[in-house]
Amino acid sequence: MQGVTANDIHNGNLNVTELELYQVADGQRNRSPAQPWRKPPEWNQKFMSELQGDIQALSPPENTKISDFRILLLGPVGSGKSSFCNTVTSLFLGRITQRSIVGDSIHSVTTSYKPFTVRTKKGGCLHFRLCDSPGLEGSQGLEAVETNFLLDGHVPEMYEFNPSSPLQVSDPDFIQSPKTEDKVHCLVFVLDGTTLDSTWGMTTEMLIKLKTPRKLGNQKEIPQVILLTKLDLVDENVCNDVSKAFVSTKIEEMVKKASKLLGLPENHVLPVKNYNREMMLNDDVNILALLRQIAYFAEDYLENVQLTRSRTVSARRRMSSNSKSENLTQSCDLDSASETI
Ligand SMILES: Nc1nc2c(ncn2[C@@H]2O[C@H](COP(=O)(O)OP(=O)(O)OP(=O)(O)O)[C@@H](O)[C@H]2O)c(=O)[nH]1
Ligand SMILES: [Mg+2]
Repeated sequence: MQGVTANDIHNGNLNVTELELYQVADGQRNRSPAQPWRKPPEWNQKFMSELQGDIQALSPPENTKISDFRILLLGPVGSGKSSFCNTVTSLFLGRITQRSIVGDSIHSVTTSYKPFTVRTKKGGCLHFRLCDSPGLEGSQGLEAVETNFLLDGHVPEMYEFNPSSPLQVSDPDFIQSPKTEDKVHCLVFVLDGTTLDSTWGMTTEMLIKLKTPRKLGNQKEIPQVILLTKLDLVDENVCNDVSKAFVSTKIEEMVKKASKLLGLPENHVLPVKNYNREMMLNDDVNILALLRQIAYFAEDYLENVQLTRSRTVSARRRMSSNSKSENLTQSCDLDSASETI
C-alpha cells in the first residue's frame, strides 16, 4: 500500500479482530522503468538531421562506377512494400507522398518491378533505388524463377509481371548480361507483423515462397534484412508513439518470431510503422536509422563484389604471366636443344 505502513494500520497492536476496508486501489508500485529489448535510436531532432545527412552522403563505392544502391523489397501481398516506398519518399520530401499505389486486395496491387528514386527537399536525389515488386501469393504471384531473375538483374525496370506467363530467358525484355548495377545489392523481406502465425496467414506455402529467395540470396551472398510492418497493430501503445516499440514485449516477441521464421539474426529484423493514415510527418528517426542500416549492408555487398573481382583479375594475371614464363622456358629449352643439334 502506497505510503501506508503496517504499523499505521494496526497501531502496534497485532490483536486485530475486525478490519474494515473502504477502498482498494492498484497504486503505482515501485516498478523499475521497462528495459528496452534493443538500444533504441536517440529520439531527437539533432539525431534526425544527423541521420538525414548520413543517408544523403551515402553512395556506392566510387570504383564500382554505380550511381545507386539497388534495394529489392519482397514479401507477401499486402505486407506494406509499397507503403514503405511512400514512407521513405515522404520523409525525404518533407510531405506525405503517394507515389506508389497501396491497398488491400487478395491479389497483389503492385504488378510491376518498380524502382523508386528518392528526391530530397533541396532538389537532390538519394543514391538509392527502392525497388517495389508484386506480392508473393500462395497459388500465384511471383514465381521462384522470377525472383531469381530479379536478384541477378535480368528483369528490366518497370517490367510488368504476368501471372499467366512468367518471364523467360527467351523473352525480348530479358536482360541477358546484367551489370552489377542491375543486380540486387540488399534484399529486404517485408513481413506484416500481424500475420506471423500460421493461423493469420503465414501458411507453409507462403513460408516456402519466402525461404526460396532467402536461400538464393545466401548463395549469391546478398545481405538480407526483414522489415516488420504494422507494428502499430501489434501493440496499440505504439500506435501514437513509435519510440515505445523498443520497450514493447509484444514487438520483441514479434521480432523473435520473424527472426526464427527466416533464420536471420534478430538484429537484422527491423520493426516499422508505415505512414498509412497520417496527414503530417513525424520525426521518424526509426525509419531513417533502418534505411541507413540497409545502405550499409548494400555498401558491404558492393565492396565484397569489388574485392572478389580484383582477386579474380590478379589471379588471372598471375596465371597468364605463369603461362608466359612457362612458354618462354619451353622456347629457351627448344633454342638450346636446336643449338645442341
Ligand atoms: N496500420 C498499418 N497499416 C499499414 C502499414 N503498412 C501498410 N499498411 C496498410 O496495409 C495495406 C497494404 O499495404 P501496401 O503497401 O499496399 O502493401 P504491399 O505489400 O505493397 O501490397 P501488394 O502490392 O498488394 O503486394 C494498405 O491498406 C496500407 O495502408 C503499417 O505500418 N501500419
Ligand atoms: Mg504494393
